[in-house]
Amino acid sequence: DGSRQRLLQLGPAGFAADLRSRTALAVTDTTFRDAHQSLLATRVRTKDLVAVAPYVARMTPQLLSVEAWGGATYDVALRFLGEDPWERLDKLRQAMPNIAIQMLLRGRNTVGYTPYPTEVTDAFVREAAASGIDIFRIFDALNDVTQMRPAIDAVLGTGTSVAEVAVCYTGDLLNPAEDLYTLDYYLRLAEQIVEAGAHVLAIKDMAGLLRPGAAATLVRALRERFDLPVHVHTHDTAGGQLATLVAASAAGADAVDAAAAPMAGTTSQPSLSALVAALAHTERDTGLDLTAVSDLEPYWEAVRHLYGPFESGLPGPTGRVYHHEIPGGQLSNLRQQAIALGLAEDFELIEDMYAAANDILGRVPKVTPSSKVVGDLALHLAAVKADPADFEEHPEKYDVPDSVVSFMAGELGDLPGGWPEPFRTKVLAGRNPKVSLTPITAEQEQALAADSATRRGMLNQLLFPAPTKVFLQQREQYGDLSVLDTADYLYGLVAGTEHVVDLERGVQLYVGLEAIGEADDKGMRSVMTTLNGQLRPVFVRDLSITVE
Ligand code: PYR
Repeated sequence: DGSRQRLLQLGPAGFAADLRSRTALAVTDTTFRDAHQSLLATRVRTKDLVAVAPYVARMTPQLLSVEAWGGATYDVALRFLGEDPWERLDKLRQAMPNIAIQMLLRGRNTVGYTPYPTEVTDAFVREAAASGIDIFRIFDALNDVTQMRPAIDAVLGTGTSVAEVAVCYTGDLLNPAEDLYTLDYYLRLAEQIVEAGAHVLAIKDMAGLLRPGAAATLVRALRERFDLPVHVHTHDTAGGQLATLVAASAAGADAVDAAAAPMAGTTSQPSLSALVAALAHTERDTGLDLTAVSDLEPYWEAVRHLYGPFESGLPGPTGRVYHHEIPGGQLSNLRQQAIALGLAEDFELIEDMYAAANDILGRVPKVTPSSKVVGDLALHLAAVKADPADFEEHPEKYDVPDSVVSFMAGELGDLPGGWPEPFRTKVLAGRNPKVSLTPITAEQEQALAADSATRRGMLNQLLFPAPTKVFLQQREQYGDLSVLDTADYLYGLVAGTEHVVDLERGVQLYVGLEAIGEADDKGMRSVMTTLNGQLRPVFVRDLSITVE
């Protein structure tokens, strides 16, 4: 029996109490979500996740959970992969019946970038729980618990899923100069989270700033003060975060996150096999089998290679993260944006501007979507070659990015350190930012209350209107693109190589099938296709024909 059965038996509160009582360090495998979000621009397709899922279920059944959904995966599936994210969840649920599936939920932003009305959060959580999400990790980018309340209430309302609620870690806890993100700050925050009814407390270190000593201090204090289990999440950007996980474990952390070694390190989580090895034969032995964990690695190595073009180009760890504080998931993205701006050779400038933008905006915790606001300002400062001090003093002289104006107007909530003045007043003077939520219509509300398929369709449309429209058109025109092999999907058909095409499942129009010729005695057919708008004959083997 795995963690999913345990949750079904004990219920969410019992599951959390059981987690807290265990001696073994519990482990979440993030390879299916955060690892590829942080290394490969979230591009790993459903097919490549579902192929390995049964092996993960069988070989590492001791896992606490597999983080497999939410964050950016929802958006990217619709926008770039021609996939319906709900279908991914269905398939993974079926392939891993024994292990709890975990998702990352951006509070009121659900899996989007701006807040949605409570009805949307409610419907989203209900549908996700009914589709098999066992553990919801909920966070708010500004650590504003009131912003997380609707999501927490919705998860508690399911009665079956675990509400794991995060404090986002930033700053430098043990540094005597740290005056904002202090132990007191985190304990006050955790108190509100516990009062809100969370089952599990998470420490979400999105940039990899949580050093071993700070981790030990924070974990120990949280466990002393509260009854909840503590789950530690970090990114290995500077290369030292295995030490943080081991220190957290020694201080009593109940669970930590790690990723399959070939999908670990730098902007991703620390390596799962290194973690398992580090704790083997100690009191906190994870119970995971090192050989089984390592045996899964060649698969992920091949996946990493296949998606090579989406690599960020970060050659190795970087200590500059302690200066710029860019979250793991954003660092790879910003590098791509820097290339687009012609600043690829001068990425340090973008990093410096990011640090400056962070100061100008009030030293905010940086994680989706607040990190995007800081990133927008950093890119703007770099592009117009602004002196950050002059921008801060005279924002009226500049074209301030819209996201910065909305942020200063409070679109994402209040800032932990208060508003940066007089910058905020100067930015808002004469500008008319729109921060009100667009309420949903009666018709939309009806669709959210209807059957599951209608609800899913409406959620896609409400969260990502434009990508959903394109996705639906594609599906109508080309069929289900998720059945294509990844090499074919990403790189097109290569002459002289063999490709398997599943005609029955309706992918024919992907290559624009025009006509199928007679099969010859070797089972080969000439197929007229349009590829990139050009008509051409392709020779294919018809697998339904058995050749003697
Ligand atoms: C996300 O919101 O997608 C993060 O990974 C934080």
